[in-house]
Amino acid sequence: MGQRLPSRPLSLSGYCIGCFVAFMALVGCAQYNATPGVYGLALLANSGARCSAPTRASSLSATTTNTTVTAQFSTGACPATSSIVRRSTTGFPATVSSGTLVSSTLTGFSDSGLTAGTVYYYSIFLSDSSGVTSSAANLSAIPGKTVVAPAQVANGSIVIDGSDSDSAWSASPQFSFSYAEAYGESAGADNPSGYVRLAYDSQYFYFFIKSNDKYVHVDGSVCCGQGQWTDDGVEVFFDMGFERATSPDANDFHLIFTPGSPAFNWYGKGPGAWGAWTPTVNSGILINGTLNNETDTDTSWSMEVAIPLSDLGVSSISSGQSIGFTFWLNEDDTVGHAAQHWYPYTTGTSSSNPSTWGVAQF
Ligand SMILES: [Ca+2]
Ligand SMILES: [Ca+2]
Ligand SMILES: [Ca+2]
Ligand SMILES: [Ca+2]
Repeated sequence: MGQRLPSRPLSLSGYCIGCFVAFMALVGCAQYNATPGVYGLALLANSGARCSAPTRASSLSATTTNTTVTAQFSTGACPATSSIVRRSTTGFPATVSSGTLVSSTLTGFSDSGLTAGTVYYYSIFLSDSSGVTSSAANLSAIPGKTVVAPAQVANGSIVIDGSDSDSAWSASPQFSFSYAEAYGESAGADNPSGYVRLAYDSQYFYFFIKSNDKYVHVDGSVCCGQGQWTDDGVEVFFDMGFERATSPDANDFHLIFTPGSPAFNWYGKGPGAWGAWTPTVNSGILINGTLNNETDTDTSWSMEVAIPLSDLGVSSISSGQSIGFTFWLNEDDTVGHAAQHWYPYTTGTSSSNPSTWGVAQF
């Protein structure tokens, strides 16, 4: 405690009272902790913060390939010197000795040799120099199918205008897709590419997509048993409970958006076949090109969407939460009803099978 004494003269009574209070605080917490010596060291090392263990890891984010999960996280006010990461495919490891150990640094890990489409559950424990560990921070990742929204943004900080230039979007990684993921694509076609990103505040879930597209086409021509998926657009799927059922359940939702004017949007929810659902969705569109004019070459369309959390059946999203999520890009270049290409988020995704979807990690 010596280094905390004031350098200037202090009255005897004031000094003794301060010392007594600090001593009693230490004794009280030491009794609370099983390892009082460790507690005392942590207290002194942390400029007055009362640390019985390292702060739990926060600001988790992850990127995936089809075989790897690479994650980052932050330490907090109570210091840590290393991390212990445990992995399982059946649920979050409960302790520092359960599951499989993953090599890690203080602020991240890269896990390789994984299987695409499998859910990997990670528990991240921060450890101090004495081996005292934090409570677990949890991260779910699906190789090739993980989209991250790292932190809640301030209400009103995302303006729904079709552009992700809002500063609030800057913390959300871009999940890129390419024509190589297309179903039915062939060499020499227009090969769209682009990215999506996710965000949330206390009221809304936000989705953004940009699709580079030579011909932006939405004519709303629905016939022949076809639907809104026959125009340019995107389909978004949520499994709010992350149950990954083999058919949609009651907390699963399906939204189709088209960048037309007017847009030809459609919404459905489980259980079973996608049934009637009328969420209060706000969407904004930007087209860099000319809509439904194939005599010129367009550049892109982008869409920004806000969906009330209440319409998704939840009151809030919390940091560390996982939600089943996937999207498909629909690509149409011509007048008529047939979409030319169809871009599953990753190979093997089925619209009616949430167990094949990816994960949105918050
Ligand atoms: Ca915006
Ligand atoms: Ca198009
Ligand atoms: Ca579900
Ligand atoms: Ca055009």
